[in-house]
Amino acid sequence: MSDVVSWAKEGEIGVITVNSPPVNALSAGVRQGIFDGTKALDADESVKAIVLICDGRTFIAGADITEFGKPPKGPGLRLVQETMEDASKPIVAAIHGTALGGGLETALACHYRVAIPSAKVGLPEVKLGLLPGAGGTQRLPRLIGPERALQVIIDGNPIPAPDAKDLDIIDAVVEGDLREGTIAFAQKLVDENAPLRKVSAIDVDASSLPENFFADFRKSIARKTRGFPAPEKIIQCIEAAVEKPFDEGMEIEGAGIAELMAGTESQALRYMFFSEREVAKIPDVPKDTPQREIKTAAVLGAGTMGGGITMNFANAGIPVTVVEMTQEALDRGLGIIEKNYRNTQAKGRLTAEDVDTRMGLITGSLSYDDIADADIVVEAIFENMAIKKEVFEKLDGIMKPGAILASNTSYLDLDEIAAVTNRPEDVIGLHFFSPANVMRLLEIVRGAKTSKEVLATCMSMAKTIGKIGVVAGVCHGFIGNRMLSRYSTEANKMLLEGAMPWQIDDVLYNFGMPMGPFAMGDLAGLDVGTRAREEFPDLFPIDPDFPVFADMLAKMGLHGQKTKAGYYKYGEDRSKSPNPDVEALIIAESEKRGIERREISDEEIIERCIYAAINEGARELEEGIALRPCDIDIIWINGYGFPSYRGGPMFYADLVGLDKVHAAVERYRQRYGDRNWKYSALLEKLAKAGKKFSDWQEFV
Ligand code: 3H9
Repeated sequence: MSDVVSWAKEGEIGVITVNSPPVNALSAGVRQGIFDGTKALDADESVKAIVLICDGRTFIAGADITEFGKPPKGPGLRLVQETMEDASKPIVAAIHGTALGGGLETALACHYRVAIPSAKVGLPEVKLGLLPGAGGTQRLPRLIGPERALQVIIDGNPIPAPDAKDLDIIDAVVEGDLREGTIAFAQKLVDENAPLRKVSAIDVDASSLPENFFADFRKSIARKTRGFPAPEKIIQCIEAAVEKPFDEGMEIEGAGIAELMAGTESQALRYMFFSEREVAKIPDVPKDTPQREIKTAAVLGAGTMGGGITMNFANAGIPVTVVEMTQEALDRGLGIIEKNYRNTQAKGRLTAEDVDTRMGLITGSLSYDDIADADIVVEAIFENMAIKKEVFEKLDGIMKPGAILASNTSYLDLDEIAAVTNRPEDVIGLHFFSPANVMRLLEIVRGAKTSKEVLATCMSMAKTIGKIGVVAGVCHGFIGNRMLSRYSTEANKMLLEGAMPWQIDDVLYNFGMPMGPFAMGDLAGLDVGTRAREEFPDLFPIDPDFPVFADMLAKMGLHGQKTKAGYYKYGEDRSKSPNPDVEALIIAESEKRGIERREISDEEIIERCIYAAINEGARELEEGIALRPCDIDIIWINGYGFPSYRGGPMFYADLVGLDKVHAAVERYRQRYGDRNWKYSALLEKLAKAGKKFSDWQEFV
């Protein structure tokens, strides 16, 4: 017996109970306890079968990730599993909550598995840059066939118990009390003298594998998994499960996980796992801060952003009223929302009923009076300070006391907006990313006077509507866009100095970005940025020292993908090729400005784009705009497509070494001045002390 694992007898059934909050992860203590419990109950002749069950909110949620990279303690998981599988009496796993990773692998080492209907099982290791390293790649193909096992392990998604039953991962779904149900299941096994079903002893059935299965599978995931080594290793393990005996397969699996564990990709993904949880914690806003109820919402503006934001509320079952200026704009907005839902329905991800329910939660209106009782209102209208101030004054006069007044501004000074109201403590920024119904990121802008209650409420609300909320302070562009502007500026400057858009795009794509800045411009529409710069010159000041090529192209009618030409030319099949007119335009512009074009290396492209963003991120930390490096990383991965296997820009900088990053930043500052390469004392101090961003707090 130990603090975290106990065992007892109930008639002929021995019950091992794990109780290691919060998620019963397989720490050394849990492994030791299961090992000892199994041995003890196996040796007890009065026990005829054993149940493995967990207290608390879940079955074992996996290996203890905090132990990774540390010297091993206690019995290894594989030894525990062998002990269970080799027991002389059947062991039944009783699953509730989530049996994930090592948790499911432990259940696979049991002879039978049962679960309650709400339980989920899965092998999510791939999301941590790993492979299931406790027999999952060898047992699952034996249990459910290699084709299905490969899909389950490569997806890494949790599978609801009823589906897991259909897939043969579990043997039964039990209704009612899990403990009672599993004991009854185990008793039945005893009564029927059921065999000990050792999954490792099952022969893999490869007869139904299509020809060239593995080669085709590799091709089918190549684009999605570029940069990630784990999927290829997983495929190799499943191949081994098909071709080799269990023990040899286990060796290949063991070597695979050891290699992945030591790699930077898995380090980055594990850091992301903890960072996603860390960003939810705001140091001066305790967990027990009172929160307001969000039962109804309102959105101002039914344009692209407003529509997407509206869908978020409806998706979460929150009734939402969307307000527009004209019936025509309202009809158009609501029409697009319905079309989006119908498209999802057509893909089979929503039923017609779901769509009707969601549309039923959305009400259109032309009057602010209809939203006075909403618990939160999100303004999603033009990025124009004068208009926003007018709107917030009006909201202040109309909204019920206690309502949260949120702005979806992506650049403007939230404090200036809040100042026009008599309740600046209720005003907050909710910066959604486009498309707002799809993108997971929500930058939550905390004004100087935003109350802790409002902030805590919005952080919880983010979770409710399926977003990952990250707090940012008030400044031009907040955390993400402020860094993006450094990144894009350098990309544009390099065009004038000697690079071509496709070279820069290729380098950044190969670095892992979903696309480079110029392909992105073509996708978003070059006219969009031009219009924004013309309408809001204060927001997007133009540097006289270098031309905005996007504006030049937009004025020539080259708006990007929608006009089949921008930086690239687009064929009917969406194929793209460099636009020679753009090349000529860029070269002419360099000549006009007397700039001698030079070869720009791939390394310089990475440094100038990514390091410029990192340097700005360091300044945001110094200024308190970002709470921690991980907040920046989460924003860049979820809002800008920074490759997760690099852990975000700040984690990447730590991997590169801050001395190297700092030296390059200084070199560029000297060459280009400090307009885009502002000095960061933090970066310098950390670099000189041989430290990392993860040590930043000691240095501010
Ligand atoms: C693995 O198993 C490898 C094996 O194949 C081979 C080994 C040889 N370890 O998410 P929550 C913490 S790899 C340590 O907020 P929820 C978490 O940090 C593992 N800690 O709760 C948080 O701490 P804090 C495969 C863990 O209810 C607290 O628990 N398994 C672990 O929203 C609550 O977590 C996975 O990848 C862990 N494994 O969601 C599953 N898991 O409160 C990872 C959680 O201090 N876990 N913590 O911030 C999850 O997906 C979710 O946590 C879960 C619960 C769905 C279980």
